[in-house]
Amino acid sequence: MESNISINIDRMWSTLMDMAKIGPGIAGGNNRQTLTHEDGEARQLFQKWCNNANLEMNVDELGSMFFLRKGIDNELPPVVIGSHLDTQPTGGKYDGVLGVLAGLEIIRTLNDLDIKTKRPIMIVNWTNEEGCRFAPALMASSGFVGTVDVNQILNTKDLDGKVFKEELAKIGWNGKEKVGSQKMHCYFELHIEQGPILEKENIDIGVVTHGQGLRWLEVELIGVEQHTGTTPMNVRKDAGLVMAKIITEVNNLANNNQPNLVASVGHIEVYPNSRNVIPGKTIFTIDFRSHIDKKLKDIEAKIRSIVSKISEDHKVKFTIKDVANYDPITFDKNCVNFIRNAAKKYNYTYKDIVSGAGHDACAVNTKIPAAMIMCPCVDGISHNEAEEIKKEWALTSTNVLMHAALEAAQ
Ligand code: HGY
Ligand code: MN
Ligand code: MN
Repeated sequence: MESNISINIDRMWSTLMDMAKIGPGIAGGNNRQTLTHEDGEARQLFQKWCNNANLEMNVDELGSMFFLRKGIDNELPPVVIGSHLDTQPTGGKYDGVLGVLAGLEIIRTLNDLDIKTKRPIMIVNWTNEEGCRFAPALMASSGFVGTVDVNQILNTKDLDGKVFKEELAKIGWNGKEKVGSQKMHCYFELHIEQGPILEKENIDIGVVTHGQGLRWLEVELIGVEQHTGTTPMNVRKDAGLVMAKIITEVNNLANNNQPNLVASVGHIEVYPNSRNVIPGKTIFTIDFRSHIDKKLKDIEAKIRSIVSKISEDHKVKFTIKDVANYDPITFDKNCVNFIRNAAKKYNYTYKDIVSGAGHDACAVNTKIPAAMIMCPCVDGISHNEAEEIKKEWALTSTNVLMHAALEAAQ
């Protein structure tokens, strides 16, 4: 590629803003959780745009959407660009969406310039990256590479007891293609950093070399429901108190084992959740992450002993379920170099970075050579409706994504 071609950022930006209208949140962001009616609407809009760009669609049994742009030699597996359109309940306009619509803008640009590539190019919308409605995160991309069982996924229930496969059929995206059958030569994903580093250091491009490992341990505590007014303190089996103590101890553990470790509890259920009943049951998920495998394993053992010690001290029964278990990953060196070369070609500033968040690329990389590009986001805010990026950042990162994909496709 002799000239530095550029995407059409105004077209891309208005496409991003059109998608942001679907599943609006209450504070300017999005609540477009997976397999909801709003997710279905977003999928239809994306399909329309891809049809207009002359792409061929395939949908697999988990609803992941694959759009193919033919190359000169269509026997060759495609270069793939993907991410996700589903959001957190208090999600932003760019988490996942930027990567999917950057892929669409690249296709539109190649069509405008009538650029032919040796390999076909494919863009992907993975079902349920977030894992907030149906756990685990990176769900369909993990099903695709076989690290999470497809049948287990199809039968997963959300907090209201709704079943994945029924919700998928309800929005009409239960595809026929066998999960994992899609051929891929390599995979690139553009994603906002969701952290403060790139913006603070005024760097255009994050060249992602590694991804943190993440664990979700779901803890269920069984105490005894009793009257909050009449039950003496020394006989209470208070599942709410034990949960609170565990959350505090997990936080202390993370703070005492810095650097390279984070932990929080974001999902909490209290039963019967009545003001004057001592909680008889609590369910909560401990999310902890590190890019150092040994550290993850050590911390998991320590968390398990915190749960058992505090539960036993208060005569409360406990169970621990492994809900998500992703090891730290190292992205493919060749793909990472395509990204570095592209950033150099455009004279953008860039730096190597480790991804703090999990991404579909982390799942895909276990089977197919993959790499990621990150762009800054304002104040590093994400999983918050205030998530924001500058238009310039979408331009630079999508140009790098385009050049990396083109280099891999020639
Ligand atoms: O949890 C994650 O890291 C991703 O945002 N789903
Ligand atoms: Mn994401
Ligand atoms: Mn996310």
